Formats: sequence, C-alpha cells, structure tokens
Amino acid sequence: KADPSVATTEFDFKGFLLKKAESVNRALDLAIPVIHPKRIHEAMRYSLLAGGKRIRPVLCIAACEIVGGDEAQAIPPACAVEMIHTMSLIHDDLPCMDDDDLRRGMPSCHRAYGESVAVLAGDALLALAFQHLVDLRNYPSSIAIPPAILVRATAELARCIGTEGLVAGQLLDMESTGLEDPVDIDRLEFIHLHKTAALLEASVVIGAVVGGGSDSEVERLRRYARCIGLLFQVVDDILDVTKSSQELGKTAAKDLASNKTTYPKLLGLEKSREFADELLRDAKSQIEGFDSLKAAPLLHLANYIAYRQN
Ligand code: GRG
Repeated sequence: KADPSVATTEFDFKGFLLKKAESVNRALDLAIPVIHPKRIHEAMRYSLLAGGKRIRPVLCIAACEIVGGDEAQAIPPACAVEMIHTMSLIHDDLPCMDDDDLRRGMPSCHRAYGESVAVLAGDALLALAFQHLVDLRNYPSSIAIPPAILVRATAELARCIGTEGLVAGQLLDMESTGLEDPVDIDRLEFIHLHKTAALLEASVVIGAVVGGGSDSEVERLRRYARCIGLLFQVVDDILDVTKSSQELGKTAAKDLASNKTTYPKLLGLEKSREFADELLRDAKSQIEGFDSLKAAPLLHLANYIAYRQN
C-alpha cells in the first residue's frame, strides 16, 4: 500500500538516498584497491560493489546527522557496517549455509570465485570493517574521533556480529529450517532481532555515537533501529505472500518450499500488517523529540522500509 505521508512532505528522500549512497560507494571503492594478492581483493570488491540498497550505511549517516554530527564523520563507520553486511551475505550464500547461486542479481561470491576464496573474502571484509572503523589515516585529517568514542563504537559493532547478534540469528534460523512444525513467534522474533535487526541497530547506534549523541539520544535511536529491523523482516514476509508467484525470486520461492516460518503463516496477513503498522509507529515515536528537519531522513527511512515493494 502507498505511504500517504510521503507525497505531501517536502523532504526529497530519493535525492537524499541517492546522494548518501553515492558517498558511501565512493568510499567503499577507495577502501579496497586491487593490490597483491589480487584475487582476494577482486572477490571482496565483486561482492561489496555489486549494488545493494545501502540501507545500513545510510542509516549510520542519518543517525550521525540527527544528533548534530556530519556526513564525513560517519563515512568510516558507514563503510564498516556495509562491509559486515556484505561478508554476512557472502557466508550466508555458501553451500554449507543457504547455498544460493545468485546475490544482488549476479552470481554469488563462491559461484564467481570458488568456495575457499569466498570464505576468505568474507573473513577479510570482517577484518577490514574494524580497521576502517578505527584507523582513520586514509580519511581527511578533519575527521578526528576521540579514542573513547571509537572504543565504544568498536564494542557495539563486535557485539552485533557474534553470539549476541548475526551468528546467533543465523544458527537458530538454520536449526529452524526444514522442521515439520512451524517455529513459535518468540523464536521467529529472536531470529529476526539477531539476524537482521542487530546490524541495523549497530549501524544507527555507531552513527549516533560518532556524531556525539548523548546517552539518551543513543538509546532512543537504538529503540528506533530495533523496531525498523523487525519491521524489515515482517514486511519481507508480507511481500513473499502478496507478490504473485511469477514475481517471486528464487530465494523467496525456495523459502516457501522449505517450510520457512513467516509472520503471515503464524499470525495471518491482516495481523501481520497490523504488527508492521505498530512497529512503524513505535519507530517514529522514538524520533519525535528530535528537531523535525534533522529527523526527516530517519522518518523517511522507516517509511521506506515499511512501504517498499521488494
Ligand atoms: C558476521 C561473522 C559473521 C557471520 C555471519 C551468515 C551469517 C553469519 C549471518 C547471515 C546474516 C544474514 C544473511 C541476514 C539477512 C539480512 C538481510 C535482511 C539481508 C538483505 O538485506 P538488504 O535487503 O540487501 O538490505 P542489499 O543487497 O540491498 O544490501
């Protein structure tokens, strides 16, 4: 369904998204020169620069700006979260995980470069993400982030990747696949909060932390991010049901065939939509106290996640 508030507002969200994604893409391109050993750097670039909506880095920049920081400060952490996201996709596609041949409309990394290079490309992106977050020598000297802030951001990023985040979500998701009975709602929520929401949360929190946000601002933004993280998955599940079977991509078709539990399967379509509306409302309520001009990007990002069609 169309978002009624978007047409009437003056904020040029599409322009904002394009401009921020361009800044991120430029920085990501510079982050990985094709040096020796070339094959690994090529594989890293292949996956990282293959497109993608850049939702996490844009959230990171928007969170930095809402608390009064500027884009330049947020570029290193924005690159870091996109590197983590990309490495998780590379590993997720591997034959031992989801075994997907396609990613972002192209052959997945292991299909293009072989399994061992794909594992290493993921590992190298994970390491490079942390290097980017803390080693600012390749960025303009005007970006000076106090070491204590960098330590806080590093801890936040590390936490969202391991057994309190992506790894836990992935494990439970794998263990839940192919079961005869659907998993219950608590387990489904656990999977999504860890597998998807955790990195969205870290993206927003790290952006706000490097932008100099106060503790209460950071915590409000954390709650905003958790809501849109869960919303992202609820909407994904709804789209799987509402898209015609012709439109269904291979992954979605595979998910349906594999008996994957979704919100519409557990709650029905109507209740799933109500849940999505509730999450969107909750997310927006967290950013109500911020200056409305500065809050526009995060408000529109929440709408974008809620009303997207793919
Ligand atoms: C991070 C050490 C480490 C291990 C990873 C494989 C794994 C453990 C986790 C899987 C995480 C995963 C694949 C989550 C799905 C997240 C998700 C919603 C992906 C789709 O995001 P979009 O739509 O994709 O933003 P684009 O391509 O637009 O960036």
